[in-house]
This record gives sequence, structure tokens and C-alpha cells, in this order.
Amino acid sequence: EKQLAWQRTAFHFQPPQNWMNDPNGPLFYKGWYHIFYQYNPNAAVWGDIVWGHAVSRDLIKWLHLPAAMIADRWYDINGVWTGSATLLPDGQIIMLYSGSSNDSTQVQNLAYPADLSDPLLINWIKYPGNPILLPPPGIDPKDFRDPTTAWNTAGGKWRFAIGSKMNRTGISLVYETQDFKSFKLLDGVLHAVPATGMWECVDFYPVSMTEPNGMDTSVNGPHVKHVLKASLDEDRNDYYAIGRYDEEKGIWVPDNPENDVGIGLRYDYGKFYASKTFYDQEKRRRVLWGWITESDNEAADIRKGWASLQAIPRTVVYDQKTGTNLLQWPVEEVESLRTRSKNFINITVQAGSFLPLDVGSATELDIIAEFEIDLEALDKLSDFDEEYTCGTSSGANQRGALGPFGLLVLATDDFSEQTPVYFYITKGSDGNPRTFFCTDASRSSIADDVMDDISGSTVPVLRGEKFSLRILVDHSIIEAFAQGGRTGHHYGINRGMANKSGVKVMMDRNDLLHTLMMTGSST
Ligand code: DQQ
Repeated sequence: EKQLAWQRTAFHFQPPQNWMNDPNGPLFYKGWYHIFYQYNPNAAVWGDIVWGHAVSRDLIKWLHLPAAMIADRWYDINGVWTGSATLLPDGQIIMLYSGSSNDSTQVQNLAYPADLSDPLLINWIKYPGNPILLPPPGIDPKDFRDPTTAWNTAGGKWRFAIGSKMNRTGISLVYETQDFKSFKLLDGVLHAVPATGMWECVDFYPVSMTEPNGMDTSVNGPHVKHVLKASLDEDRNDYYAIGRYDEEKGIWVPDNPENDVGIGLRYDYGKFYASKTFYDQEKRRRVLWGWITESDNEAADIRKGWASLQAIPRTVVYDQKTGTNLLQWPVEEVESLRTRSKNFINITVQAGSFLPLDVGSATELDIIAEFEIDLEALDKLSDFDEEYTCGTSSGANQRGALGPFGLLVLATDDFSEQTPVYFYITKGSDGNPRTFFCTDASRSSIADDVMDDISGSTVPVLRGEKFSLRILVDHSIIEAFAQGGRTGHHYGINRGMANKSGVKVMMDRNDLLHTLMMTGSST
């Protein structure tokens, strides 16, 4: 019992009980952040989906409200599925969402607040003209869902995208409307990528190439790039790509075809799916929500009475230094939770050893660490390894000349449970170092039926930069970011020992590494 209670998070978003999946229609309105979400009010497994609803002043502390929409019409009786919010210039709020109809056809619907003077937007009206869209000819009625936030074009019309597939080519259809009453399917598609399967929860938004702030969904121009994201039904991960949107032609083109949607970058290399951004007009930032499943199996979820959570909302911006990726960073409000802090400066860790960091007993941690490497050591690195990837390596057990080095979190004193989050550097035959950022969950729990992946990705590290990481620990949840958010991982580590809270610095066979600087804070 104690063990089950320990797993629930303190500062991540979770409904009080039962099943949750995708974030829906996030928005900021009259001083409140709103999150809606796919919710099963009856059980801790997927099914009977309605829209859960909660509000917050700070994206951290939430007030749970009654379901915003339930499955009560023929066009959504099999599920009030995922959708997005659009704020119109005249103050109206439009919610577009998918319904699974009485014969399980996927149709698009519209809803709006019953009372715009209510900042909590408690009551919602389903548009009497629903459904507004049926699957178009050539599209399977079960492959047509998850409308995006609409954006306004130079011609004054609104457009929004809907994910689908043709054979195994993932596609994004675009509809245009003047008044959200009549809609026209545009010719062609926004984008298509062969062999990526059904695109769920498409997201499409601008990022500034020059400014630090986020942008309203309707912005376009010479200093703007557009991010296209799809959640791949076939491999359950969220892939994004950066490119340009040609509004006139109605198409988006990736900057680098090798990094196209579904074959290139992921937001997160742990469990992170069905994500969605919104523009926070109050703080002029774009905020990303993503759904996290834990490593538990269904039987354990039923025992717990709840399943899954939302990742810490992250601000997303274009990485102006690399030009190849986004930067994702926990919203600044998280920092207000830091109550006690411990600093460890200029620590030297012996090769092949672990150094305990005494953070006291804490179930919530916000860890910031920096590692420095002698540049000469990097140049002298002679380990050529073209093959290394986090996922195919033997995790934190695999030793190289420059790695792994990082932190062990959620570690018990005897190391029987531990989750290493670490860097590993290899050198390719072209002579250039490649840095990997990995999480090794293979020993995260003594339970033998939880997921135990080793996963991660490469992360750009520019010359002269330190190796930096940030890890949020929230009971059984670990969220890790490298190099200011160029890449990240998210893990839900379930059913281990309760009250494991240790943090240890890990340094493996690495005389070349000399300094670790770390500041941490425990809450
Ligand atoms: N979840 C919703 C769908 C969406 C899927 C149903 C993605 O609208 O495609 O719960 O997780």
C-alpha cells in the first residue's frame, strides 16, 4: 500500500484516479491555464473516453473540475477523442475534436464554452451542426482524427490539420474555413512521409529564428520556421521536424529530408506520446504537454486505481545555436517549488567509481549538473565506435574511454535499484566526437515485470560547451534534459522499493574526465 502511494507524483499533472491519456485543448484564459485530457471516469484502463478538465494559475497546482464533455451524442458516443483549442480575435473559443461515432466512424466536431464570462469555462456546448466533417473519399473511416489548433492565413481564412494515412504513408490533411461553419478540404496534403503509418495528434506551429519568445499559431514570415509533429501510432513515439511552411502552396517542407517527421528527431526518448503545444499569450511562450505512460502493466494499474500522467509542461523554442533542433525546458514555474538547496561544487570523482551526494531524504528533486572535459582529452580520444547507440549498448555497464558519466537517481544504498542518466562519447571514423545522452532503466526496479529499456539519443554539444543535464525526480518519475533541452527522456519507474531517493555521481573508467560541477536542489 505504502509502495503504491509512493508512486503517485507531487508536481506532475494527474487526475485523482482512473485512466488518462492525451492532453487536449490546452489554453490560457482570463488568468487560468486549462488542461483537458482523454479520461476514463470508470477504470484505470483505456475506454469510455470523455474530456477531463482542470485549471491552474501556474501550470503546477491544479484544481480538478467536472468533465467538460461526455460521450452523449451519436457522433461521439464511442469516445470524445482528441482535439485542440483556437482562440478567435473576437474572444470566442473554438474547440475542435474527434468523435468516435455510433458505428465507430471518426468524425470531427466543434464545441464552445457556454459562458465566456466564466474564467473556469466549466460548461461546454456541442455545436448543433455536428459533425462538421466526415472522413473524405479515399480515407479509411478509422484513420481520420485529432484536429490541430487553427491558424489564420494571410488571406484571412482559418486552416487546421488532421492526421491520417494512405496505405502506410502518414499524411496530414488541411481544411480551410472562414466561419467555422463550412469547411473545405484543400487539395494535396500539408506533408506526407512514406512508411510511417497513421499520424495521430498532429501538431503544427511556428518558432522564431531570432527571438527568444514563442509565437502565436498564426504567425508566419521570413524569420519563422514551422514545426510539424506527428504521433506515430505504429511505434508510439512523437516525432517532430523543423521546416518551412509555404502558405500559398499549402505545403510544409522539412529543412533536412533526413530528419523528416517520423524518421528523424523525437521530442523525448522515453515514454512520451500524443503531445500538443499551445501559445501562452500571457507569458509569450509556447508550451508543450505530453502524455506519459508508466512502466507498469495493466494489472498493476488496476491495483493502483490510476494510470499515467502528463509530463511537466515544457517551453519549446528553436535552438538558434545549432539550427537543427528545438530546446525543451520545464516551465519556469517549476523552480518555485525549490525549497531547500544543496550545492556540490568542483567535485572530482575517481575513475570507475560512484560518489554519493547527500541530498537528505527527498522524493522530489530538481538536479542541475555540469561536467567538464579537457578538450585535449577529447581530441586524443581514440575509441572509434560507429555502432554505439544507447538502445543497443549494454547501458551504464558498458564502458568506453569517455563514458558513461552522469548521475544515478532513485538509487537505493545497496544499488539494487538505480536509474543511471548519463553521457557517453564516441568518436566516429570522421574524427568527430558524438555525444549520447541515455537513461538505463534496466535496474530501475526489483519488480521483474516492468519495462526496463535502455534508451536515449545523440545530443549536439558545441565546442567549448560543458556537458550539462537537468533531472526532475518526482516520486517514481524521472525527467531528464541534456544541453539546455536539446534532447530529453521521461521515465515512469514503478513498483520498486518505496522511499528510494539516493543520488550518486557515476564516473566509469574515465581518467580523462576531471571536473564535475553540480548544483542541486531538493524539495
Ligand atoms: N488517443 C485518442 C485519439 C488519438 C489517440 C483516443 C492518441 O484521438 O488518436 O483516446 O493517443
